[in-house]
Amino acid sequence: MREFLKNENIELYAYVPLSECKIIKKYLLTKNGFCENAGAIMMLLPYRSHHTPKNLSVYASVRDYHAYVEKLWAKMEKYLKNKHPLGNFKLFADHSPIDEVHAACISGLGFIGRNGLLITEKYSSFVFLCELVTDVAPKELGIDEYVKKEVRTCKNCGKCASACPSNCMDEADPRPKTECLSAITQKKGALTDDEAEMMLANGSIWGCDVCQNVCPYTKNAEYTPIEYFNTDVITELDTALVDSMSDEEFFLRPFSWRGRDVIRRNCLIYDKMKNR
Ligand code: B12
Ligand code: SF4
Ligand code: SF4
Repeated sequence: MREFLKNENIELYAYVPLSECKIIKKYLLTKNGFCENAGAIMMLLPYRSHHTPKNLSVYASVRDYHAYVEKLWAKMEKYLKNKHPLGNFKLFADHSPIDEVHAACISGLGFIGRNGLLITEKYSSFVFLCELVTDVAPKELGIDEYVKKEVRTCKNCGKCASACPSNCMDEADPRPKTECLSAITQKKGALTDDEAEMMLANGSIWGCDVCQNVCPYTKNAEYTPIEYFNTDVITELDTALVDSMSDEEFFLRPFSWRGRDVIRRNCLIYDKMKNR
């Protein structure tokens, strides 16, 4: 397994038993035939490219990580079926049975920031999380056994809380995550004038990176070594570009999951601002 991950440029991974994790979608375990004795190899995918986006969050500027994970799974499944024909394996990302941030933290891969994200020394929080759930023991896969770890947190400098445009981390008045600017840019329907202003003022028409950009751990963070996230990066998105994309191109972008109308709505607000 180590050799496989090395070939894929995946350097940060660790095993954690599911019994230590926060299960948030149990049906995904049942549906895939996993019992409580199974475990997960948590893997981190650094994604910040050298091409700094002008009006998108970094996650929205690179190609969709769900598509990356799908391709990775196709290769991984073939490899594992060959090596462990009796084992049960499934790769998850995002739509996952577990709270991924918590699981990555207790597996020792990083610590949790006040902004709720997993932070690593090398890449700060600009890592996507995915996990291989399996009933095969780590030893058989050539992976280190789990050593129990507590949840570690950041130094709580408060910079993210002060900079957050939605007050999600304000101690006196924390807002629910539905008011997070990232969620606002991705919701359906019309945006209010205040929401549109907030989106433009914070420089991203899809997602929000404010709490990551101000974080001191981001200052010396490295860029991704994974070629997929360095190729075909969109640095500025507008209506003309969205409209010029074929369906095939569009569905490879992280903002496609909401359909063309939602990203077009945001682009139109951006286009208007540019022509003011
Ligand atoms: C729903 C969701 C969102 C929603 C709501 C966010 C939320 N935290 O609820 C919205 C759309 C707002 C969102 C935004 C973003 N998201 Co999001 N999101 C998710 C998703 C699918 C589920 C989160 C969830 O429901 N967690 C569980 C429940 C219980 O909610 P919760 O309590 O709020 O969860 C947090 C706490 O449990 C905390 N936590 C756990 N234990 C402990 C212990 C302590 C002491 C503390 C302090 C905290 C803590 O960490 C959890 C994650 O935030 C996860 C993938 C997954 N399966 O986990 C991705 C995920 C968290 N998102 C991710 C990303 C990249 C983002 C954005 C950066 C994208 C962007 N640029 O706009 C922003 C960041 C916003 C922010 N500061 O959190 C990544 C985070 C990677 C990382 N390094 O941590 C994940 C893991 C997806 C992935 N597979 O990579 N997201
Ligand atoms: S900005 Fe400060 S408080 Fe916020 S996550 Fe980073 S270290 Fe923690
Ligand atoms: S993503 Fe933006 S709005 Fe959401 S918590 Fe971070 S800074 Fe606040």
